[in-house]
Amino acid sequence: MSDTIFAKIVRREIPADIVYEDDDVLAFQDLNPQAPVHVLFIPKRAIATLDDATPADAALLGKLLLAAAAYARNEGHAKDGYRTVVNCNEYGGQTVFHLHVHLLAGRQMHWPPG
Ligand code: IU
Repeated sequence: MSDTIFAKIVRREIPADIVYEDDDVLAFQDLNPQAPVHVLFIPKRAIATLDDATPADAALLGKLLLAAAAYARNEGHAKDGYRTVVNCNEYGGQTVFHLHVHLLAGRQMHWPPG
């Protein structure tokens, strides 16, 4: 279950356009971007869904969000703003079961989301 296509990207078994990496986090361009900027931030240690995260994962979840915020800031998107999204399971629209934070920027977002 945890060995998704994202785990293969972490292991460099399939290519991805990687834009950020540290000991715990990998970030790469979404293959089907929904905004001018659409980057996925994933933990290298797979967690299937947000529902599977535990208090032991708190620091890792924080690192994902802070990495997304730093990327947005460094790329000049903080002032205009951006959106971060974590989809969970079917109703949340999750399709890849390796927890990830979407960073969407470069256009006006709308609410409520679809
Ligand atoms: P979701 O939150 O699980 O629905 O998001 C999965 C994202 O992963 C989605 O935006 C896809 O376009 C993206 N993606 C990708 O970038 N590369 C892939 O090989 C696959 C999905 I499969």
